[in-house]
Amino acid sequence: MITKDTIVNKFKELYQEEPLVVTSPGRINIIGEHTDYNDGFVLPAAIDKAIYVAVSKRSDDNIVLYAEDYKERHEVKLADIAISEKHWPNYILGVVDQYQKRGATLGGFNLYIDGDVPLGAGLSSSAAVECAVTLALSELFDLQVERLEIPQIAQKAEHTYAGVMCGIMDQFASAFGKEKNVIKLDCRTLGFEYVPLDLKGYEVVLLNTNVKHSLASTAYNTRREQCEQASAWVQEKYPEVKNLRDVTIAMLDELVKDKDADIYAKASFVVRENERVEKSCDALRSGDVVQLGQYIFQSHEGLSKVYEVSCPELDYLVDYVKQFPEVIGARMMGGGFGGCTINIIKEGVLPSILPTLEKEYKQKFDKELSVIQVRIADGTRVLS
Ligand code: GAF
Repeated sequence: MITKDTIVNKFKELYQEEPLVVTSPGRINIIGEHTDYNDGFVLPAAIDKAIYVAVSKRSDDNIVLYAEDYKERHEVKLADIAISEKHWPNYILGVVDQYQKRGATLGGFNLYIDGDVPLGAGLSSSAAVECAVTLALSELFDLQVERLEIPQIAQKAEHTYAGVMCGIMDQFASAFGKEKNVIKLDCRTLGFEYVPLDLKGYEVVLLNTNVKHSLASTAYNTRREQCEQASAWVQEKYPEVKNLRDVTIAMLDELVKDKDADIYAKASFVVRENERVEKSCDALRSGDVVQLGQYIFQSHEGLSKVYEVSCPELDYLVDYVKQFPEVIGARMMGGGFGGCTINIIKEGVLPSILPTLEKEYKQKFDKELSVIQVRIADGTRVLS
């Protein structure tokens, strides 16, 4: 188990210094997928799987990084930072680059990074790294960054250094997570409210396909471009439309359907998914978890058949659990093409479902299925 002590001890071993330690969590998303980059709504929450970043100042202008997961060191001069061929330093260097672009005065620093957010499982380990580094450098160099700036800096780092044109959901959930609550976020205004996640005797269980998705895969960026194209066509007639958040199915029927059937389908998914977030929030507030589960199943149907960001393993897991009345909702979660399904299951029922599911999954796909239990947790913070 990772604790502040294990991080501090390792840091001292590496750098013979006392560090400042920051943690930032991964996230789940109840509903609202691929809506964030369309200025829509999402319903994520931070979880008790997190990234830990320890930092100290150096007397020279070097940045020295060490990643526990890769047992690798990366060193570069502050003035020379550039996108690295190795993947992992980019989530850190991207944040440094953002600070430099804002004119912040940084110095050289040592950094150590570890975490227990499963990699490639769609739990946003990269957003957690970016948020942790944003706060850590702000504290170390007294940059006085406001909380609302953390996800914004982190998101830009992802765009520029990881090359993924992501929305802001993951970084926002990591920065603003609150124990026992989901966040209803308006991705246009960044206005948000906490909604208590009371599932009335049901629990959230993640089933990991162990299919590694690659968000940078062109598909994610292509979907984003398709959405932008759809709203641009609508905008020609309705200039008040800024993006798909403002679009209705009737507008798509009128202005997109005949131009491009695929773009029409993708855009209509986003419009409907946005509506589902609103309705899911109402269901959650009124304690109607069965209704919430129905929206979650519908979300998967759209993501798989219309938006086409699922994969056979994810579809199989969602279909499989549908036979159990104790599973009231399931869908793929995050960008797609792998990672986890999120399931709403009656408390205590999982052990009776799991053994056969694991066996059949292994037979069908020759891959292990793993269960990830999560608790809703607080967001990015300094560990004192
Ligand atoms: C990924 C992205 F990083 C998010 O911004 C979001 O678009 C999500 O995929 C899909 O909802 O996690």
